Amino acid sequence: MKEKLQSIKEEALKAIESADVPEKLNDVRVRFLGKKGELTAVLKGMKDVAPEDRPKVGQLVNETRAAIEEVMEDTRRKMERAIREEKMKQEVIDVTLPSKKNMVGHRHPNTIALEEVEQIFVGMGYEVVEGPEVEYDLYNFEKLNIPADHPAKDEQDTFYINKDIVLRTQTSPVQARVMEQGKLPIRMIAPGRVFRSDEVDATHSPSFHQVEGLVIDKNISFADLKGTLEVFAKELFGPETKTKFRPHHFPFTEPSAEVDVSCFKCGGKGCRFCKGSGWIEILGCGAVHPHVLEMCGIDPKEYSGFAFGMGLERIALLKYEIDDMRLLYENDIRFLKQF
Ligand code: 2U9
Repeated sequence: MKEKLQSIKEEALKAIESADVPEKLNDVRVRFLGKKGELTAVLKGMKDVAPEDRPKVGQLVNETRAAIEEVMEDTRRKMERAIREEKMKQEVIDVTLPSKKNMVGHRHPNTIALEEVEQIFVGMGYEVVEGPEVEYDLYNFEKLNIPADHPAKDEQDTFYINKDIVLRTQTSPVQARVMEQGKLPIRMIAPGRVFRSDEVDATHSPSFHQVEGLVIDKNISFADLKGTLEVFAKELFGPETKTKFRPHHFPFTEPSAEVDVSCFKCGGKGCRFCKGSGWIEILGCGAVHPHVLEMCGIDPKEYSGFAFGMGLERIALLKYEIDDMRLLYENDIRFLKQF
């Protein structure tokens, strides 16, 4: 028996010696000291040992177990220390290395342009008002003097939710809702998203942004409109900027005009940017049509007003000389981080 226990001990110590990871050490523990281990098997064979020899054999077994466990525990401690030291070596931080540059977010060109436009009109005492994007036909068309048979109402131009509800094609409904409240005078701008059934290309998107403005008070004239937009143009494109009002037609304003600004690249001489004309169109405007005043509950004999509207993306594209609107929507950080 003594020889057997000695051979088990030698085999166990050899197996511990060759274990290179804690998992293998555990296999050795199971093989020799576990419930079905070789040492436990000797104890189970105790019934075949003469009763007078059992205490001695039991002591020998315990001494063998203790010897194996001591070497195993010592080996485990050394193995774990080596693994810990290796891990520490791998994870060492060289504090002299430059820190990782955190990517800082950027405002989108639309946001920059919107904030600049808002800041100019807020500086003139205008209020910024928002409204629903899903809008009644009544506010998006009818109250703006856009009759039922107007082409803008065709489905190829407008997204219809049902026959009475659309995705707004302009932010004008916000002004109509404010006018209906009857709190006069009004001096407001309405920024926001609008939707038109357009194919995406370098200058069109089915979803884009507008900033419209409205002033309603007593004795508001076209001269007030011209003066206001001249100041706006100079603030936005520089003090040397000139403005040109070209007669135009909109159902909701009369008289109406489209406004050009002198090209801020060539000062009006003509260049590639302004296609040689020296002028760049930026917005539309006009005196609020008296029928619109009436439909919004305002007496055109007592009050008058002017309104204007601009595409926000157009302002952003002009300001930053971006030649394709699609770049604004692709979320390409290489493009956006320039602003
Ligand atoms: C009310 C009355 C009048 C808003 C106006 C324009 C002229 C205009 C376009 C510019 C480019 C839309 O984004 S765009 O395609 N808008 O030219 N908008 S006057 O007139 C109003 C608005 C509300 C009650």
